[in-house]
Amino acid sequence: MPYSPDIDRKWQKKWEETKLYKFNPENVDKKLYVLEMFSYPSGAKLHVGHWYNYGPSDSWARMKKMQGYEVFQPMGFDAFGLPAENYAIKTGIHPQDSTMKNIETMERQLREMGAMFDWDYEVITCLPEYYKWTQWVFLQLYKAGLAYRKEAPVNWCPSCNTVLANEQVQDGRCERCGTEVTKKNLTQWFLKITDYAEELLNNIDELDWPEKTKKIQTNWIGRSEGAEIEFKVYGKDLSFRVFTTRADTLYGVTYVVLAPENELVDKITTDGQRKYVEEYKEFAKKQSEIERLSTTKEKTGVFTGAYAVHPLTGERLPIWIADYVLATYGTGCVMAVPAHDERDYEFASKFNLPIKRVVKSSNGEDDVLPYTEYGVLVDSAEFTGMKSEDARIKIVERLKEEGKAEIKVNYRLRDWLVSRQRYWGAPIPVIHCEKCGIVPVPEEDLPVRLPYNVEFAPDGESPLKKSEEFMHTTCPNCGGPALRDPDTLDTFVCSSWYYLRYPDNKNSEKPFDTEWINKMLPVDKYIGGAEHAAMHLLYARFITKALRDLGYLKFDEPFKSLIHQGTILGPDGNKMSKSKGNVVSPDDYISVYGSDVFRLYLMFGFAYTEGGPWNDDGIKAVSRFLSRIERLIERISEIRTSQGKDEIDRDEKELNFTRHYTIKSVTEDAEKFQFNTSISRLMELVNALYKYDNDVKVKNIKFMEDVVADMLRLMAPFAPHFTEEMWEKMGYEYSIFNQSWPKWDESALVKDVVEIGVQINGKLRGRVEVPSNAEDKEIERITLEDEKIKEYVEGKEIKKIIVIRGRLVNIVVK
Ligand code: ANZ
Ligand code: ZN
Repeated sequence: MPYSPDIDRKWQKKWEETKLYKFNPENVDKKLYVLEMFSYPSGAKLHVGHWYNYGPSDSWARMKKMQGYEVFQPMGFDAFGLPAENYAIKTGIHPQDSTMKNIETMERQLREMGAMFDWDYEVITCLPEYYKWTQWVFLQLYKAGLAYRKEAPVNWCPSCNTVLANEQVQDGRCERCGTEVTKKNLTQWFLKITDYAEELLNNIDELDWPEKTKKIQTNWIGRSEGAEIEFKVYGKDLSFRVFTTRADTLYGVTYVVLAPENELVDKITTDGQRKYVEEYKEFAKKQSEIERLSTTKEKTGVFTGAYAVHPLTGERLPIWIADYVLATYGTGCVMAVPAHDERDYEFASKFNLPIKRVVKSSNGEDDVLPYTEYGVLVDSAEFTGMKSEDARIKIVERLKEEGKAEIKVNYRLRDWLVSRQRYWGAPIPVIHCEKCGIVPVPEEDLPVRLPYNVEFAPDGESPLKKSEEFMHTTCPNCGGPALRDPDTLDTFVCSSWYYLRYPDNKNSEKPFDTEWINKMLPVDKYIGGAEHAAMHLLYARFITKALRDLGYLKFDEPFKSLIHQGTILGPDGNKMSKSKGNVVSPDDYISVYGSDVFRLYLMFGFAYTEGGPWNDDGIKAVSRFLSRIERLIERISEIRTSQGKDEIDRDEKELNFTRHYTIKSVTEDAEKFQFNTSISRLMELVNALYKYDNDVKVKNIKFMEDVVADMLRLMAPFAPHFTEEMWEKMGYEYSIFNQSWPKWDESALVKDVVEIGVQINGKLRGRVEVPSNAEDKEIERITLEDEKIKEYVEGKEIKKIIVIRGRLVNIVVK
């Protein structure tokens, strides 16, 4: 039977019946935790992106299984979240119904893919048996002081009617719907990821992760070394601190700026300016953070009427408010140095504030303002002539003596805002009591169940707020009437710990058993999209570290090694999208060619970490390749009766070389997720087998069969159903995945005879075979003894012989 979807089904059934991929906990010392980012059950169909993530990673895992690892490869669903709720608002279909239905379909499709997921370990985040533990994680953080509530200006999407985390705002717009994000003051729950900023940054070096991702995290955490310097408010018993990385420019300060939201603003604003200040505060509220920081946006601001005192010169400096200063970074106050800072320069130019140069480039060049580089100080009292690098320390030291400054490290990372005013998420497990305040739900009362019957039209309020039945409860502390928290947790909380639940997914006593989890983790290989660099991947690292500090885990990092798959584009080179009509639907191909052809094409047609445009010809080429193997198998089974020999001759040696070269290349390349080159090598091996079969008169069938068996073993991870079928056809024992991965023999890779070309006066005249380790003299001798060469040089004078080892002999005659 030629390879077809029927063969997929045949083997999928057999694999399931024989529990071929069952993880055996007894072999935990050989465990290899291979994890693909779980999917969001949004559409009802697996798209190319899913396939490209899961197919090749499964092949990698299969290779590891054959290499003797006890592979743990679970799968599950990141099932809470906005899209299901938005869909519900549009269609009236309850998020739970649509989600569970999607999961069912996707699960079936994932099985059809033939990946070796062990479904016994499945995790679905929207089920109470999972979110019970998400709530538990939240409570542990709360009890450790790592979860807190505060009123904060938050990113608000007026269309989704919800708060967004900083990470969910892209270029000032909602990541999900593209609407411009505004600010709103709300009391929200935060997780204190900033407590871990330093460790999160320091450990990045140790991770076997793509450099680009490490860089994104490094920048996102954004460590900045500088100083806080105190300024007094002129004529008032008030002072404030600024954060600066350029204390060397202190003598160039000509004004100071407070963020409009800074609480000092109201206290210092003069009556004459109050009206303008109030207007401006309203205006600033509407700006997104990105806009506020943009260097291209026209600078705006107003004078408060108040002055600050320069900490060294005693000069009076006007205090302004401007939206280019963020309330949430540093101290929310800036000392402005227009001569040396881009934004201050623009601002000062616009509002006619003085610009005072205090740094010059050290090579004395006539540099223009703003000059933002380090250099040598000018007009800076006793610091004049000092280098910026030294002055930025010395000036702080000097101020420190008077208690007016201190060295300070700031991080750009903000605490993680986790409450959402939406329905489809895990309820936040706290109770609000008028007498006792915030009371955590006792652990024995978890889960706080999400009620089914709720009106979830978005109006900015949490839908749960309208559910009397949900909201009213009693205080676990005083027994009085109390209210539940109406907000739900961001889905990123669910996915921040799911990898810990997989290995112990049925535990009803605990989220996981600590001793067991310490054996199963960290994840050895994590595969998923690069878009998660600053969010999921950072949150998961934080949660791991926090749970470690609470004594639940012993490891520091959840994902030792990480790979991002690239993106498969439409045939037109654009991102696949319904509106462009360039979407490739895996099902269409699988029903015709079978799932292995589809998988194999994804692995052969693209560099895994890069992806690229889809090409239908590629899939046909891959299909032909499998047919070619199939014919070879048929041929071998036909001629198998012939006798084989143990020793191998010249012809076999050549094939043997290709065989071991292929084993080595595939092993090394596939290890690095370089599947395309692995498959190229396998194609070459198949060619070599054909060549041997066609060219050699007396074949060593036993040897040939051995090579074919190795070829099938090497192919198995990439075309699991197909090779299982071929393996059976050869009459071998089930399953090919219980076979061990072929090992290469270094000695077979040393070709003991090499063929080299012979040139006479620069023209190629023949080829000779020489021992690969022959000396130049010996090569000359063999060459000159060759019958054909003899004819050419006979009767001529040999002027020179040049030997280029392994390649060429050049003879110069006259
Ligand atoms: C004076 C100065 C002079 C500055 C100069 C820069 C150049 P990073 O490296 O990102 O940490 N700054 C401080 N707090 C701010 C806030 N809340 N909003 C906007 N800007 C703020 O940047 C630190 C620099 O950004 C600080 O150093 C401060 O400007 C500004 F020639 O102070 B600098
Ligand atoms: Zn109470």
